[in-house]
Amino acid sequence: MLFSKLLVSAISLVPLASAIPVGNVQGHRHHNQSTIKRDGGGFPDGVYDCSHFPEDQDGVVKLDYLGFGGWSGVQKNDGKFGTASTCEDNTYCSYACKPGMSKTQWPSNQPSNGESVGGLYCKNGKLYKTQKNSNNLCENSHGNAYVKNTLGSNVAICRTDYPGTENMNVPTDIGSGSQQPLSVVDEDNYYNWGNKKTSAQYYVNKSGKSAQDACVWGNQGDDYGNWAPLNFGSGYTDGKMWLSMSKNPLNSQANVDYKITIKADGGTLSHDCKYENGSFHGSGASSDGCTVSVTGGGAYFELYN
Ligand SMILES: *[C@@H]1O[C@H](CO)[C@@H](O)[C@H](O)[C@H]1NC(C)=O
Ligand SMILES: *[C@@H]1O[C@H](CO)[C@@H](O)[C@H](O)[C@H]1NC(C)=O
Ligand SMILES: CC(=O)N[C@H]1CO[C@H](CO)[C@@H](O)[C@@H]1O
Repeated sequence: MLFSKLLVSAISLVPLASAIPVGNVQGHRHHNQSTIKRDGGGFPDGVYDCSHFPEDQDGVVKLDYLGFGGWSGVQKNDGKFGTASTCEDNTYCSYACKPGMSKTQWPSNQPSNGESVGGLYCKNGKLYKTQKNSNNLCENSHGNAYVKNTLGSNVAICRTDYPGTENMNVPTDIGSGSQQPLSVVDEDNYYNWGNKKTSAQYYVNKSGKSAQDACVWGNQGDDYGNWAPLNFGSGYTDGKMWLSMSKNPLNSQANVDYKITIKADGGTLSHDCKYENGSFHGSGASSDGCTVSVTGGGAYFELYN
């Protein structure tokens, strides 16, 4: 499992409402896909063709280069949840949200083997929400956290599509001299794995590569994608925002070519947390990483030389 070990805590919780869609189509009229209008009412069930990526929905980002018609991943609903090549009947079609936002859709009935499934459900050629109590496909961050890049080149960070294929292909590209938001998920109301809360998790590449090149599966010996040197985590629970950075257990010998410090932006940090010379520093830091809690405001990861 790729969720952040540092941010998962064992607390039982209220099961999320609504299971696999039951095909409650409101009207069977055929819509011309290019004339579907967003009305602020969220995603309409049974209207979009499965072949039509809903890029006009708030926050949704189309990832053409992955080869799934814009989807971040497609999983077959066949009990094994293997990857399908296109969004078609009886598949779950997952999608990326823009930086700072999180996907709201995954079936409440999850596989018992510990894998996860996420996205919209395709049935009789049409797309349906899998969480009926979330109208919109993407939701805002539950706290102000961001990454500020003071380096001379961009840094790509890649969020795990979770629950879903767990592919680290949801991109955030942080240009030189700029900043981009992280999504702080409200862990008390977000996806749970084995009755445990989960956070957002990001793979952090070295500088100077595009998100398109970095946010894909790599192979042993690579230093990007699932082999990127570091992970960031972000979440909100117990009244606090939590930010972490850690070595990627899959590639713990790798380092990034810059330094990182978690800094306050209006918030109060529980303690220092810094990455420099290939190791973590600050009270509470271990050889694996460090986690801080933030109260009363925001905080950010600063990348610098
Ligand atoms: C769908 O609507 C667009 C815009 O009004 C129009 O150009 C197109 O011809 C329509 N397609 C069909 C199949 O009706
Ligand atoms: C990192 O290495 C440099 C050069 O050896 C040294 O000056 C610096 O103090 C080190 N940083 C930390 C946090 O140990
Ligand atoms: C894909 C990716 O970004 N990986 C790259 C990370 O950055 C280094 C350069 O610093 C590239 O060599 C990797 O390919």
